[in-house]
Amino acid sequence: SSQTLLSFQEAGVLKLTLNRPEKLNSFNEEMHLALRGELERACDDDAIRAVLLTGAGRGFCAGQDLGDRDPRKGGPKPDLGATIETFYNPLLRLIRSLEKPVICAVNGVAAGAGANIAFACDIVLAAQSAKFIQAFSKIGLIPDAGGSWSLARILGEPRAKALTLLAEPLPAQTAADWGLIWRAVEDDALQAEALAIASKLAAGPTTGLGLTKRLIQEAATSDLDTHLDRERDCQREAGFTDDYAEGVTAFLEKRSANFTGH
Ligand code: T3D
Repeated sequence: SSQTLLSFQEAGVLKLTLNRPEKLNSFNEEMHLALRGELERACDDDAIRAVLLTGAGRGFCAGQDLGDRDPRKGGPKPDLGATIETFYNPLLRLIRSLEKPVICAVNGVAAGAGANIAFACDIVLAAQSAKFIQAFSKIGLIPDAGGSWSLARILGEPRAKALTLLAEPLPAQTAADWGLIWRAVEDDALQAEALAIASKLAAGPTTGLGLTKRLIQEAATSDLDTHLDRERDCQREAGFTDDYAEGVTAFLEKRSANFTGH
């Protein structure tokens, strides 16, 4: 872990806490690199079977640190395409391609890329007091970190356009009602509930869960015929896992399964 990202691993769960609370955990390069490094480790390390992402202090993440983009400091205009390519897009691709569940506990305001990173996670819980803000239009930018894709896909054009063009705060409960997140929970219960979900998934049949995540994501760009073939292939792979044999044995023996992730 680095100062800007706290990392804690226990019982298969890698808990990552964005830790620049005085800046509402907005992203500087150091935090980007730390988060990417930990997600890459989660990818490679068999002992990590679920990731839990949250924020320190009263906010979840306020997107890009605008202090690092101060035009008053002079110099040429920044090439934001390059920073998206270098930092935000790899982060989004890592979260989506990680074949393990990524749980997000949105503990407070999530703005700009901070909101859209949350929406890219697999199971998102938010504190009742949290709000999501597509802050980009306030400063002349477009919704990045996959936001223009995920919002359009999940919400449809009318809500996606109003949210992004107006940049009005969306309360956690509305985000849940609209299907953008899994659940809004009491502020005091958030961390415990998110950890319970992460721990449960970390004790699950990891290969099957990873394949499930992949299939659900592929459905967005697949037709039924293609997708049925993909389900066949993934079910074949799942059927060869030890966890499948254990799951069926446990069912027949009327006991709970003891999955190893293999
Ligand atoms: O540049 C690229 O690489 C392109 C990529 C862009 C991706 C993006 O995410 S662009 C969008 C950037 N984010 C924003 O525009 C959001 C800016 N923040 C806000 O609008 C508000 O802070 C919030 C609505 C999130 C929260 O409001 P509030 O009233 O609860 O808190 P606050 O007082 O505004 O913020 C508390 C402190 O955090 C404050 O510092 P201070 O005054 O106490 O010293 C504030 O300046 C700081 N802070 C909040 N967000 C950012 C930030 N500092 C730097 N960058 C931030 N994004």
